[in-house]
Amino acid sequence: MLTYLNPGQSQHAPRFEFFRGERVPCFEGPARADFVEQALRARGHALRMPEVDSTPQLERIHTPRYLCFLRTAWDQWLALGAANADVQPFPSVWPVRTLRSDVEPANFTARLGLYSMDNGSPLSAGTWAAAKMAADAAASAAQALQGGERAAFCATRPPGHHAGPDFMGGYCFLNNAAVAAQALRDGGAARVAVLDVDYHHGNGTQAIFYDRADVLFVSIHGDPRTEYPFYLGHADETGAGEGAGCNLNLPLPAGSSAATWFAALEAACARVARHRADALVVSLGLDTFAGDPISTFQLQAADFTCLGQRLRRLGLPVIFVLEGGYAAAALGENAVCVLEGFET
Ligand code: SP5
Ligand code: ZN
Repeated sequence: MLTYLNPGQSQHAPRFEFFRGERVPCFEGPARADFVEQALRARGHALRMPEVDSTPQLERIHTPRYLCFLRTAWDQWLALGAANADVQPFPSVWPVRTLRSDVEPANFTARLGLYSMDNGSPLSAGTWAAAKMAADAAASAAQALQGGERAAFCATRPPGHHAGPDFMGGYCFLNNAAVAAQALRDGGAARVAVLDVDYHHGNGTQAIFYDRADVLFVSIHGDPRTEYPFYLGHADETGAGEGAGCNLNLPLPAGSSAATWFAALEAACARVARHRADALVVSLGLDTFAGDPISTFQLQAADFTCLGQRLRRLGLPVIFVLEGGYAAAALGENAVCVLEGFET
C-alpha cells in the first residue's frame, strides 16, 4: 500500500514519562516507526515522504494560540536556561473547573498546563518538527486519494488522536487523523467518516468534529470508566448542534476478547455505511493487540488481517493513520496485517 513515512520522526524522542509517580522510559518512541518501516520495506510496499503542507488544515482544527505555543515551546523552555536542553518540561498545574483558560499565563509551566490534558505527553527538542511532518503526511495521503489512489497509510509518529483543538495529550500533539479528514473535505469530499480503532478513545478527534455533520466520528475503545483518557468516550456522547447524531462511541470492558471487539466493529461499520461518506479515515491504533504493554484487549495478528478485510468491504477510499501500539517489535507485522488484509 502507498505509505507515507515521517522523515522527522526520530527528532521527537523524549526519554521518560511518569507512571504512578515514577519516571519510566517512554512507551511511545522512535523504535515504533522504525519497526513499521522495516516491515513495510520487507514486504515491498511503496514508501514516500510527505509532500503537502498541512498548515491550512492545522489552522482549521487547532487554535492559533495552541499552534503558536507548540511551535515555540522548546525555544521557550531553553530561554529559561541553557541547561534545560537536557531536561524535559512537564506541566504541574491545569486550569480545571472554575479556573480561567482565556488568559495565557506569563509562566512557561503554567502555559504548558493550559495547553495539556495530562502530564503524559513529554516534549523534546524536535517535537514540533516531527509532529508537523506527521500532519503533512496526513495531508499528503489525502492528496493521493484525490489523485485516484484507493488507499494510503501514514506510518507516522507522534500519534494524534488525543490532541484536541487547543491541547496536547496521550503522546499526541497535532491531530493527524483530523488533518486527513479535513484535507479530504477541503479537496472536495462532501462527507467523511473517521473510524478510531485505537485501544484508547480518540477524545481529540471527537472534540474537533463534535458539532459537525460533515465528519462522522466512530470509536471502539476501552471503557473510559477504567481506561485512559477517562473523561470522554462514553456511549451517551452522540454529537451536538449540527453534529447531533454524528458521533458514536462503542466502549468495551477492559480485557475484551476479539469476538467482543469484532461485534463492535460490525456496529461501527454499519454506522459508517449509513453516513454515505465519500472517504474514510482510520485512526489505526494497534494497542488492541494482546501483547500490548499498556492495554488489555486480546487481538492477535490474524485479527488485524480480518480488520483490514472488513474495512475493504465498506468499499470506500481509506487513509490509515498510525496511532498507538506499544508492543514495538510486533507493530510492523500487525500494521502489515491490516494493510494486506485490506488489499486482498
Ligand atoms: C496514542 C495513544 O495510544 N495514547 C495512549 C496514552 C496513554 N497514556 C496513559 C499511559 C498509562 C500507562 N500505564 C501503564 C500501565 C502498565 N501496566
Ligand atoms: Zn492508544
